[in-house]
Amino acid sequence: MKKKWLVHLLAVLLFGLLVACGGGEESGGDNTGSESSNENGTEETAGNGDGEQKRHAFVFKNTGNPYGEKIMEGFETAIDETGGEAILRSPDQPTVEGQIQIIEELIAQQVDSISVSANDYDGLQPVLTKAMNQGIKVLSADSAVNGDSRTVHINQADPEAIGRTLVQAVAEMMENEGQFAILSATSQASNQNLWIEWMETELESEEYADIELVEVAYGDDLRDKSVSETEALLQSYPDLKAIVAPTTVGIAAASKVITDKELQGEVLVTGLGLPSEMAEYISNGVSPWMYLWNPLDVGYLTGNAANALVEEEITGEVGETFEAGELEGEFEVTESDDGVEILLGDPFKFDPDNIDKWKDIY
Ligand code: RAM
Repeated sequence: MKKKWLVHLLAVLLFGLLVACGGGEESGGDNTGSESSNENGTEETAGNGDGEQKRHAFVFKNTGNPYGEKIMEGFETAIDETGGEAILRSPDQPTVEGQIQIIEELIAQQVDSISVSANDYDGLQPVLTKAMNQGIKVLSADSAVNGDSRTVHINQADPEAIGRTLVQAVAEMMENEGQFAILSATSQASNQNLWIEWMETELESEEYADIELVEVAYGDDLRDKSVSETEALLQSYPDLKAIVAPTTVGIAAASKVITDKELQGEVLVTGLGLPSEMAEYISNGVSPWMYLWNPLDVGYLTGNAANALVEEEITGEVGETFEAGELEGEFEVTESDDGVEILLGDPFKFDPDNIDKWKDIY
């Protein structure tokens, strides 16, 4: 017991130091390089036992996505602070099959919690139900699974606000006239699909009568595919005025293509982007502005929620509250469309005035 307390104290001190080194942002610092620990997850001890070190897994959509790495970094920081062990896994490709295989392995390892950024809203239900039946706490974060497949979803920001804001932004950039396309992640990604639904709802308003959404293309959160999909959009729609990419991989790929083709100012790009990947394109005018939340905080909140569930501080009932380490204030379990969720906060807008402040953080 004493030892656990000491480990916790050391972890808190270390975290404080990291935040201080990160320039005092609320982001959880930049402890790069730690995200790949335990990647193979071959395990020694069985979880689910009192007094044992708790093991918390995070499964992202796929490898090679810097946004996913930041989420897992924040998750690991939170789990370290609790004295637990973080297991970080992602399939090579953003498929539901890849995630099922990893989750089966985590169940066999008897981890204490599994958090997943899902490649499919319904497709993980059988394997996540199996996990929950074995006493494993299940959370989705970033990209949700349906309400029956999870105890709670960690929502980065209000999906309606995200969808509507993206349309308002692109309309302003296009001066309310012309064609634009959406470059999304995979066609099954539940977070992107929800945001796109809200974009389509916003577009129904009369004020966008002269704006046409010509196509929703899917780059699958893979850099090369996102590049080739952008090139195909430019070819198919010579009058295209803008691309909205509600994915950090897509927005960076689209911006690179526009920059390489010297189409700055002719085709504008906005959406959800990582400042570290987009600073160049915000500065060169390809993307006048864009939005995102802090992925380190998404992961950090998820880690704290997973721990609170495993330690039975919360059970996932609407109205319960808990504190999430260094994040300010209390977080509350609230009702969502088909289950319960915990909301992180509002997205940030990044533009030429503030991008340099954030580009080294995430
Ligand atoms: C990509 C992923 C992730 C999404 C961000 C905005 O990195 O698709 O799930 O939340 O973009």
